[in-house]
Amino acid sequence: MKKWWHDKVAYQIYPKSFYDTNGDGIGDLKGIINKLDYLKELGIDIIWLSPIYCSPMVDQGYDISDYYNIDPSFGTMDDMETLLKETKKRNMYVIMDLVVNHCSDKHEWFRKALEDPDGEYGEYFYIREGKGNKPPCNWRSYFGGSVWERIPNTNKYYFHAFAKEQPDLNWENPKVKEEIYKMINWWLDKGLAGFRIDAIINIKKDLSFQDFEADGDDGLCDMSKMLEKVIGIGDMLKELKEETFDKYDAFTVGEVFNAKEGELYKFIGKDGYFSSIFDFDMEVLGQEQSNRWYLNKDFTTNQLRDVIFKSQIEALGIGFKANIIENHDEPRGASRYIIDGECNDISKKALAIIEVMRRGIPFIYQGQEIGMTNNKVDCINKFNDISTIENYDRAIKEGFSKEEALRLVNKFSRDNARTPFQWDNSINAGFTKGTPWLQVNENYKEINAKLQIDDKDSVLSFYKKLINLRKSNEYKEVVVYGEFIPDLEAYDNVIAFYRKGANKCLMVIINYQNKEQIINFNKTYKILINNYKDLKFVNNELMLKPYQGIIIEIL
Ligand code: ISL
Ligand code: CA
Repeated sequence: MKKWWHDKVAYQIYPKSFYDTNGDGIGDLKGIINKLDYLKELGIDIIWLSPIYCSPMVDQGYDISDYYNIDPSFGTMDDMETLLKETKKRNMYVIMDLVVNHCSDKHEWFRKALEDPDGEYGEYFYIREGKGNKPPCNWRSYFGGSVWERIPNTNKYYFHAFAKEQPDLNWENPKVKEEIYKMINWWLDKGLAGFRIDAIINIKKDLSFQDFEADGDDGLCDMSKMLEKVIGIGDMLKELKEETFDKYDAFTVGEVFNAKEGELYKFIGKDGYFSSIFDFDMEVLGQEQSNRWYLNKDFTTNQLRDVIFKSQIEALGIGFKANIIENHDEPRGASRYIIDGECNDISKKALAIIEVMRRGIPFIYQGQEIGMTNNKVDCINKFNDISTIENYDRAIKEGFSKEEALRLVNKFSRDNARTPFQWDNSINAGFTKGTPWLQVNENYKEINAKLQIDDKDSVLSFYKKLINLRKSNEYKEVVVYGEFIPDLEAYDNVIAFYRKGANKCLMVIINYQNKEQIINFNKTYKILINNYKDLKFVNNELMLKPYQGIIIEIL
């Protein structure tokens, strides 16, 4: 059955870094409203806002102290209502980040829990007695250290999967669930189109809290061990959707890393828990353990191709994944998926083809459309992100030199994607008239939106072309619903596949390397999109230039 969101294109805004209108160095809701026409022009339908709720910002808003209010640094509820009105006018939709695995330690529920751990609000969290002088178990939080934090003057500990300022909410407590459902419906009643759902796979814990074998010098173990084993998340997610999203035909995208093999249909199938889940297979390529970047391994283009194909095929006949090449937790796609020294407008356009032409819902992350790249930071103190600093310290504890640790965090830091949006070549890239909260990438004079808007050969214009193709009357059906069929796998470093629809068949061929590649080819075709001016085709041979990417219609 067709759904309203199937043919949409989504865009993630990281509000703090998008556009600042009052000179405090922090992007705001008015800034987003100001740039809606830019997004509309790009072809965006759905905007996902990273958290803008009240927050002490220990984890940039992913620590919420009040779910019903807007953090003053972003604006007011009036601004939010204006944003909803202005998007509606433009036939656009807004989804917000739903962060309900945990809240902030400044949330009133948690403050009350600390006052009386054995009382009603203690039950809103996971509070357990320590084992002698030690925490209840040896699981490692995603941001390092134990998942348990001792409550002062007691032998009790509370559980936090992320930072200690982000206590996990107790989803086994019906009152907590009721509060969460009420809050979700309150926002949906306001006119939100849905949610991106944060870290949702973590809500189900194995309550036996047993130790696992340590996998690091810290004596702790990755939480994925528990998540792989624990059962029962399905019931929680089903109830969540029935009590909320279903009633509104909302669009929901789950941040799900650990869906078990063969269980995708439970998440995004016809009666799935969510409309969609992110495809993180490219992102976790080479990753040994969650949030321990210094252990990450390099990967080849063939490996990259293989994970893309595998993930695409997995979703066929089941549902639609949300396709990304970067987000606010990842390095810039152009820096991660293009070899250093080969990153240019051509190769960025090749990557853009992968973003938009996979089957699923494209989620473009702010700045991706102009080819923003990783930032270079020369000193650990210049990073802001909690996880970056944590990774650096841990890498050093585990024996890396300071230089090596800095090199590695530069490569993977979440701050790479969080530097301010580069609007133009004026001071601070036109992001703010004040002092930006995070250093602007120094390449803003070469990479900015203003330079690209009127340049028909820019990365930005190329994204527009791709989105136009997806939305055109002629090719919409095949780009949105067409099957995904891999091809040319015998060629190294070539990423090629068909999108086969009811009446049309498109083919994507990308020579994803820095040298020419000849491909035997005996089909009649029409070129729809090409990141070079021409395409050499002689005697049944396609001669693809370095990083040449084409979309052709097979006739
Ligand atoms: O990779 C992971 C699990 O395999 C973890 O990294 C985790 O699921 C992921 O980092 C969750 O990210 C989200 O929740 C965090 C927040 O810091 C991130 O920005 C957000 O995207 C805590 O709310
Ligand atoms: Ca501001």
